Amino acid sequence: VALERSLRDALARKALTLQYQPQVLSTGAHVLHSVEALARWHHPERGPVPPSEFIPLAEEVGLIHELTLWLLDTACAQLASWRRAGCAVPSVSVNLSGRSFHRPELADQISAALAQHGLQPGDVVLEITESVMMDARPVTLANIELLHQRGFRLSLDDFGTGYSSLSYLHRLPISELKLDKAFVQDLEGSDAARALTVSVLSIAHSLGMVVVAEGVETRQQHEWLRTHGCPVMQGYLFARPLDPAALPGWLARPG
Ligand code: G
Ligand code: G
Ligand code: NA
Ligand code: MN
Repeated sequence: VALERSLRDALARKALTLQYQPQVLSTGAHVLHSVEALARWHHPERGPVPPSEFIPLAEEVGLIHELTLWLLDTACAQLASWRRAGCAVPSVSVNLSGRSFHRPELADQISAALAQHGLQPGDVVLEITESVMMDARPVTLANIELLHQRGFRLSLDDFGTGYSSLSYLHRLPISELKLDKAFVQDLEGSDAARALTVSVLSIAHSLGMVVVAEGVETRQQHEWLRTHGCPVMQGYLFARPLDPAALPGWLARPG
C-alpha cells in the first residue's frame, strides 16, 4: 500500500525514467535495428525499484495504462530529439501490458502520441507478451488488427517462455519474435536449447518474421546465433540499457 502511494505519486510527478537498450544487426555490432525503452523508478527512500516489481503493481492497482501512455510519449519525444540532433535511430520499441489491449481507444491513443511528435507508425515497435496473443477477447483481437492495419509492428516478447501455442503465430499479424534470454543462455550447454532455437529461427523465417535474440552476453552466443541466421540481437555484449544521453556516443563508437 505504501509502495502503491509512492507509485501514484511518482506517476503524478513524472518521476519515472526510461533507459534504452540497443538491438543490433547481427552483421555489425553498432548498427541499430531499434532501441528498447525500459522503465526505471528511483524511489526516494528505497532506491531503485525494478520493473519486475512496479509493473505488476501498476497492473494490479489500475495505473498501468496511464503509465504506459506516458512512457510512450516520453519514448517518442526522445526518438524525435535524437533525430533532431542528427542521431539516426531507426525506431523505438515500447513494452505494452495486456491490460491496455482491453481498451477500445488504444490504437487511437498510440496514434495520437506519435502524431504529437511528428512520428509515423513505422517509428515504433510494440512489444507484447504471449498472454496478449492468447487473450481471446474480441477487443484484444480488434486492437491487434487495427494497430497492424495502421502500420505498427508488433513484437512478441519473451518468446518461448509462455504457453506457446504455435497456432496464433500465423493467425495474428506479428512481425517480430523476441527469443527469450533463457534459450540464449542455454545455447552453450544444451542440445535441446540449440535445437529449439534452430526451429524458432526456421519458423520465423518461413512466416517472414524478424527474430531478436535477447540476453546475448558472450561472443560465442553471438557467433552461433549469427551463423544460424538470427538477424538481430540484444544484450550486454553490445550494450546495457543506456541513459538517453549515452546513446549517440555508443552509436558513434566503431566495432
Ligand atoms: O531491465 P529490465 O529489468 O528492465 O526489465 C524487466 C522487465 O520489465 C522486462 O520484462 C520488461 O519487459 C519489463 N518492462 C520494463 N519496462 C517496461 C514498461 O515500460 N512497460 C512494461 N509493460 N514492461 C516493462
Ligand atoms: O522485456 P524484457 O524481459 O525482455 O526486458 C529485457 C530484460 O532483460 C531487461 O530486464 C534487461 O535489463 C535484461 N537484459 C538485457 N540484456 C541482458 C543480458 O545480456 N543479460 C541479462 N541477464 N539480462 C539482460
Ligand atoms: Na520487452
Ligand atoms: Mn524478454
